[in-house]
Amino acid sequence: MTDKPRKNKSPDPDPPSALHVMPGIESSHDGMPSSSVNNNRPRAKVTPMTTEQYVDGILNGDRTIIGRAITLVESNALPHQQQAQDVLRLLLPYAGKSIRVGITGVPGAGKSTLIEALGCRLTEQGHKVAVMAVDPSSSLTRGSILGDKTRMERLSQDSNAFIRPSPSGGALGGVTRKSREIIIVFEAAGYDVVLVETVGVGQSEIAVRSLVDFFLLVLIAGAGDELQGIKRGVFELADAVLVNKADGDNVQAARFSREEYERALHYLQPATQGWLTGAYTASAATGEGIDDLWDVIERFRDITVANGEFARRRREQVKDWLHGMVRERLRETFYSSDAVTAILPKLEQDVMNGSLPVTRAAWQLLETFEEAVRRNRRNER
Ligand SMILES: Nc1nc2c(ncn2[C@@H]2O[C@H](COP(=O)(O)OP(=O)(O)O)[C@@H](O)[C@H]2O)c(=O)[nH]1
Ligand SMILES: [Mg+2]
Repeated sequence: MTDKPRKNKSPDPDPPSALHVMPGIESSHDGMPSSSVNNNRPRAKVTPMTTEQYVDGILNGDRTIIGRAITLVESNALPHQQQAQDVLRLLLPYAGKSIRVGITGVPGAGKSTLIEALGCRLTEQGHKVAVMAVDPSSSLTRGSILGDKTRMERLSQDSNAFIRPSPSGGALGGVTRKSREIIIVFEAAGYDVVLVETVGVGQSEIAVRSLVDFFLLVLIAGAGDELQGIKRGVFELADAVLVNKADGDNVQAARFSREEYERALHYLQPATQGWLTGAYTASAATGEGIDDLWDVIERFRDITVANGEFARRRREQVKDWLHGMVRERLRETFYSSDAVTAILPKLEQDVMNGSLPVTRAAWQLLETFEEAVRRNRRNER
């Protein structure tokens, strides 16, 4: 990538400001290959930016540059990844100072509406709020948050809020890495509250739990746990359970439901040491209970910062991040190795028809891979 310095004041053809997040997301800034769909809109080519321009822009809170930096982080092209790493390294000293809140629950529970209600309150109080969705299942649609634009109408027009749909990336590992790096960009840009919405299916809760300090499970009254697709394990990840839609005719049912969850939570191991996961009610629609929810989150932060859990979890998360990246990289290298792909179909057949034990097939694959690595190294010398 050529790093020609330039004045970056010319209007971006599709600035990823919060106002335009949704249409802007499919764009390939910097002429990056977009792994996604919807490239049928003509687009002017954007001049590449230097690493310094990225860093300065982000530290100054420049929305256009923040958007472009996120696109850079999301790019799968090697030169972009290399520049993204340079940018991130320079941003790291400025990152880490937000509270990261994950929000899970089945589709329809009201997560996006809740983020709108909470986010708007927080910006009124002077916070800068960044919102991101993690949806590994929808690399094609680029995240459910696209459909949630209408639920975050006010927040998406708030100059102190930044909404970013799910990073595309195919595999969950890629999405998680990108999400972590985007959080660093947000924090360096001065966002002090990061809200991460998950689709609440498959592995996405565990992935988001590993990104955040506080994890909120949003439920609704009346629907049984089963109906809500709630796995027991998810309760054990939660720092709070919120029974949403406690409004209108639903208030009583929500209170009853809250009590039930509160009782059930007594039997579970709390997700965070020194903190008792509680159940609460709220209405994202009317705003009732939203301030109380924020009080809970702040209390959580005070307590866990004081008892060291906050910092301990973040350290663990960084360690997991490291191992996750190594695993991701090893897997990619392994499965893209010519030596491996040459023999893989045959070995698959052999284990499927029972003529070769799985362990032996695995050993053979690994030995073939190691041999190929050694050969490459000899050739390089
Ligand atoms: N009555 C009521 N409806 C709500 C509330 N929160 C969300 N909804 C509605 O529930 C539906 C799903 O909300 P959404 O925020 O998209 O849920 P998500 O899929 O969890 O993000 C929408 O029609 C919302 O208007 C609430 O507190 N009360
Ligand atoms: Mg949603």
